[in-house]
Amino acid sequence: SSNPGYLGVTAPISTSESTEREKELTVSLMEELRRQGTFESEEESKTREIVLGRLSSLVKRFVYKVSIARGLSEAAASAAGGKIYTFGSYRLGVHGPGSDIDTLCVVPKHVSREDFFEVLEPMLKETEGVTDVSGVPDAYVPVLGAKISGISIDLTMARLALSSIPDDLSLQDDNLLRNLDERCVRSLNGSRVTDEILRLVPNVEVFRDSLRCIKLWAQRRAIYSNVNGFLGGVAWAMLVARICQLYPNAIAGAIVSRFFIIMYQWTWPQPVLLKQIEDGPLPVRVWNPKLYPADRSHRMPIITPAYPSMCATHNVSASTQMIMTEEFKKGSEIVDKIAVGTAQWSELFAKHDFFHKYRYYLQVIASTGDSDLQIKWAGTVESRIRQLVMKLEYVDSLTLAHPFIKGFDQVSYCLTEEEMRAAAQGDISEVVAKRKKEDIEGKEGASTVYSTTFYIGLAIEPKQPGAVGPRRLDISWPTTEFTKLVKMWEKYDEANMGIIVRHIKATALPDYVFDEGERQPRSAQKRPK
Ligand code: 3AT
Ligand code: MN
Ligand code: MN
Repeated sequence: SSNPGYLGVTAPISTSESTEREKELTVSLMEELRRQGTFESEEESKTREIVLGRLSSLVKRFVYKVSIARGLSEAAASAAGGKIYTFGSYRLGVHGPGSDIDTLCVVPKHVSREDFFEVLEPMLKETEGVTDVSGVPDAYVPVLGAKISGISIDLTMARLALSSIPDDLSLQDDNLLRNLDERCVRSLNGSRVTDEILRLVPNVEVFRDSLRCIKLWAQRRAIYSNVNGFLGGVAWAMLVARICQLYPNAIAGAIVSRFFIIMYQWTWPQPVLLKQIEDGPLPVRVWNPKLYPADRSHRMPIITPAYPSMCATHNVSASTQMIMTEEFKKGSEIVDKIAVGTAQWSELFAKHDFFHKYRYYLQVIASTGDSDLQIKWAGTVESRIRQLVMKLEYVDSLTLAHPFIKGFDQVSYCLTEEEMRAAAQGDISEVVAKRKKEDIEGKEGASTVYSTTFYIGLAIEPKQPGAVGPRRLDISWPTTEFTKLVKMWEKYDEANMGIIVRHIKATALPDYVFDEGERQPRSAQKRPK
């Protein structure tokens, strides 16, 4: 195909260079991002490079070891190679202090997925400076987690149909995906998408700085979360990349300003594409709303650029779309003010007001008696919350169901059955809250309750003029259906796992959802304005 002279599916909106004012704004934006602590130290950055070097040689030793065990000659085993590729925020260059390094480990065909968990995992455990090694072989994308010199690593693996993996191997060729296990295709996808995004932006530096800003903004506004129906890191990266394509010569301050107004006015469900969707060599589905009704239901489709293209935002619901649209609008108003000098960048990064915004909230409380089980159970419940949100959207007089992006964990040391039951319901008395692990040790009938509470803000239609009495809100159907749904989890066990959905008034929100000093005194809350 002929080269159109620009990156993206349409010509740019403007190819102008940035103005002096935009340059000033970019300088002050970068200062603010530094002040907000989004950059790691020079030292941490060096540690990451050392860690990656060590990981790279460990992976080569792993491939060598397995090759020898499979009967390959010394020479063939040495030539078998093995290579790591980073993806995620580190690869994009937008990671912060404490971010993990997402790493894909690519191995030749004679090294299996079992070897990854049975040989590499023990090798990691034996390596000095490596801690917290934990494999999740049965995940959708199987992953090996570890900490090397204090840096968290997520290690995925792909086994290619090649007898050796040379150091200069590029993963760009779609034909590499032929005859691979689905888990390998999914693992490769993480790296291929990230690399493709970087190839499709006109200026990587500008893209990075802009994305760093948008990520911080989305986190502060509590709309950064794929599971809950907002956008995850890859989707935010693609949105920013698209704005960069539309203004190829603009600098970060200008990109960020355009970002909000363009996203606010975007005519969804028109998809955001970084390039035309391509067909490829696999018998897999590529996103296509003309062909697939499920794809037609995507409200804010943002499509990954690497084959096989997928929608990164299939979790978005009417509610989360409304919330994000409102945030784009607010963002655009703030950047307009920043442009004329009547606001500071820090205002863009103001904390969300989720726990001040609604009169009623739903609490979804998942509980167990075991800390490892709690992580799995709470994760399962969290991954179903958007189903609850979608059911709530059908309730008359409910205009919006707003899920908060994270759950709140609590551990309660209980001495009686009654305390236990109350804790599982989210009623943790002051006495129980203050109790320590030592206080229940060795006591008969004592037990520990782990609970995770998720919140959904409820916006209720104003009362019709002339109506008498309080507006009734019946949410029994959605909550019953939701409870049934989470209990359908294959590992659900009635005896050891609890799930409660209840609604509370804003005044009954527990203190832990607020920062120090954020909550108004209760007396002030009750007084009418
Ligand atoms: P951080 O700086 O690490 O917070 P990130 O964008 O790197 O931001 P993650 O490390 O969570 O975020 O994810 C990196 C990539 O890993 C994004 C996605 O391609 C993949 N990924 C993350 N979580 C999952 C998951 N549950 N299943 C499959 N892929 C995932
Ligand atoms: Mn990461
Ligand atoms: Mn990760």
